[in-house]
Amino acid sequence: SDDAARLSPGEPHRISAGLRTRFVEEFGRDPDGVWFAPGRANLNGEHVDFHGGRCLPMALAHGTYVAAAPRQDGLLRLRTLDPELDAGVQTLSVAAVDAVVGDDSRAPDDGEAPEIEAPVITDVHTLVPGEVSGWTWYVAGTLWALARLGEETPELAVPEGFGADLLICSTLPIGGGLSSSAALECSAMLAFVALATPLGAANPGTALDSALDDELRARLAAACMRAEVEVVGAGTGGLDQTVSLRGRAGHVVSLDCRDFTVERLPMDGLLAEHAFLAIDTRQAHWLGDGQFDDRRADSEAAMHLLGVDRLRDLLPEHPETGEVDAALARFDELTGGHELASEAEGLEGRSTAACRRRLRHALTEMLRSEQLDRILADEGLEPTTAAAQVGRILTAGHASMRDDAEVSFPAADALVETVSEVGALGARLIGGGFGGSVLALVPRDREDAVIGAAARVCQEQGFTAPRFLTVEPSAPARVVG
Ligand code: GAF
Repeated sequence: SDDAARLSPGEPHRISAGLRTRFVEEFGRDPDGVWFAPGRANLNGEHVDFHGGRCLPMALAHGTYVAAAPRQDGLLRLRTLDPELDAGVQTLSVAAVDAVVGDDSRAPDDGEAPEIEAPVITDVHTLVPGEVSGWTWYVAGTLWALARLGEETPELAVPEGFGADLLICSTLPIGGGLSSSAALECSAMLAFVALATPLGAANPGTALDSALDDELRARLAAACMRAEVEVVGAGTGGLDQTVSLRGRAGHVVSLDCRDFTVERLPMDGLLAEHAFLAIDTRQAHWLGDGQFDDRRADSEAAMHLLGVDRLRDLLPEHPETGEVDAALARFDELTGGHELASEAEGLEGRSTAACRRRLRHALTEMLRSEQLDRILADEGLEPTTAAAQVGRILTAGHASMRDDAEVSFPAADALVETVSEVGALGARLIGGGFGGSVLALVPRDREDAVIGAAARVCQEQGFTAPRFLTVEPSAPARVVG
């Protein structure tokens, strides 16, 4: 039934209590606590965080839980909840992570997953056997990055020999384009801060939540991003980690990726009569498989050609369409119509036409983000009008993901088209693409119709049956038990 396809975020205190019980069974002692970090849905600003663009994400109620207790022998013992998928306790030596990170040969340029094979992270309610492998590296990498951060920030110092036992579960679809990776990093990060650092020792239990001010959370987000880039080998740009650690209940985060400053814009007006529905296509993606980095490399080639350090710098503070056109004209002038980018300086042998499309995606996406930011910040705007405008921007964003970023896929295109036909005000693929989720803005009284139509079109066209999550803009990473 449609109900079975709805993914519930669960009740945090119940999940936390369940994890505690299982932790005792697994590790023979109590955990010191349980920490949670949310996934995200991004309204606009895909593939622009690493170019200094603006993103407009919301933290979800769905996320990843970590129960943990410290060890003194420098080992990380990790396991997930589901016995069918869990190959057992994964033991890593923290020292070994340092060695691995120093070794370039392990970086998965060739699209291969990191070496340690482990089951996907899952939970008892939502089993999602995905393509993600080597998940233990996200956790180990997070501890590695915290230790580096602690070298310059004494209150976050990690002592020699620190290790931990961790039991992990998630209410997010894994590899579903809703930032399951960042939720894992950020929940593990809070556990490590609590268990290892002077800040954690001085602020036991839920006191840690208030001790972690926005500035510290920004630093932890940067460390999580570093874990993913340097340890896992995926070119994430910081959007996911930022909203997971710095989101706010009831708000969208307007994130300026030039300097990672955030404003939080209330969504209650818009959400009174409308809902954001995430449709998980169940085509799992993994950022480390090389496709994401390939798109990023195209856009960076255009950036080098145009002589800037990030594409946002091609546009003024309040950009207009004319400035996007001017940047594209400049690109055309510099490439002089050469088809093969190797003939134009700076494009590193890439296809000129492909690099131009990535450039156009990034610049128009930045423009849409600025427009969206103005709409959502305009408290005088009537919610129905705002919703119609937001919907149009979502759909325009999808066209750009499909035609210019070229990261969409048939199920996502079909879903965007179908839900719009049955009453969604707009919809788009979100996240890195090549799989993942579609986000739709839906009048609340059309939600069931949209879910029904989405399920039907997937069945008719032979796609995997999708699942649905209501996006409730939620609180950021925190202590839950
Ligand atoms: C992934 C990355 F991790 C983010 O940094 C961002 O680039 C996103 O894809 C696309 O906007 O989630």
